[in-house]
Amino acid sequence: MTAEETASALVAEARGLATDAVAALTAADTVAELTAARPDLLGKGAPLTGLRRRVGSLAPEDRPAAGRALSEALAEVAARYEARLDELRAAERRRQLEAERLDLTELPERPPVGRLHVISQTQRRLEDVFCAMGYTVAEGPEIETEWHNFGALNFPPGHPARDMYDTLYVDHGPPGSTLLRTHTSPVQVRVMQRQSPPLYVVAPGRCYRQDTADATHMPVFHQIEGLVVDEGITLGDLAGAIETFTTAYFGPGFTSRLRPSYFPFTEPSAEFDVQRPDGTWLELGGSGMVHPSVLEVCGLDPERWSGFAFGFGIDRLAMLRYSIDDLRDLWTNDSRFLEQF
Ligand code: YSA
Repeated sequence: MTAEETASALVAEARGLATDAVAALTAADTVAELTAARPDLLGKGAPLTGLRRRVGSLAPEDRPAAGRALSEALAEVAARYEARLDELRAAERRRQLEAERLDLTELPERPPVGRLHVISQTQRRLEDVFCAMGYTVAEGPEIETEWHNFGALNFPPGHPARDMYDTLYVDHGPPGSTLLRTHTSPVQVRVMQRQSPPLYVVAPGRCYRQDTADATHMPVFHQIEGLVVDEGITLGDLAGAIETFTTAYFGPGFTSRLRPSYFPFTEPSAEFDVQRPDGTWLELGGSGMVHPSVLEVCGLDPERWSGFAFGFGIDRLAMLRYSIDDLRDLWTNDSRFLEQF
């Protein structure tokens, strides 16, 4: 403190330092910059705060006014500091909100929604058609006994008809006793064993054969089986049921026919074909009157009960309905292909 120090000089210096401090805090662009500058502007070591020490050196009568002026200068800097802090915080919050803003005016495209595979769609439609005709849906195991798949259906061991079915055997029990069912016909046996007639059932499901995959064959495919057992059922009822199904499933322009064939578990047996509106025929599946020895082995009296059965490939039906050229396309799981259906 020099002898010439006067209150007015101290107050002028305080104002100058306050002006510098306000300029410095105004120049801070971020909250971090401002808070880092605080010790130099308002801290104990700040030049403006340091002036306090010099008030005591003034003439006693000048001290109160000088002290007041200094306090006002400090209060002014502190107020401007808080105001700038609020301003910078608000600006930073605005920037953050802007960065995180969800623009609801530009919704992203609807996320893709899954759908049933075309085979499941076909199977459900078949079930609907048969349920509307008064049938119920039955199920059986995919891992079957040789007896249900062949024996009970009149295919004795070594019977040449077994060769039609390239069977996949399962390593369980005595060799050759367990297999992956080659058709849905064993469900006929299970239904007749566990339920009493009248029976009107369909049994859709997966089947397995050692077939090489090509445009019309897969080692895993689907069939639907139909079985009716009641009193007085005739071949005419079979033909009527096939025709009713054909019109219900394919539409009014379609019709059906039966052609003599052979299956060990039906007598007589018939292939059935569907005629398209353009006059062409398509072979759909096998059918026939349930063989009396099959009824008998399932515990039903063939003198009292008679019935018919039929079975066809669901995958081939889907090919026909949706104009699919190659069955293998159904298994590639290429969504661009599958979402057409
Ligand atoms: C016959 C008479 C009845 O009273 C009842 C059912 C039957 C059908 C018999 N159980 C059966 O499996 N006959 S079949 O060997 O000719 O197969 C029927 C249908 O299954 C075929 O017409 C075909 O559409 C389908 N199929 C067979 N092997 C297939 C296949 N589909 C795709 N891939 C394969 N590997």
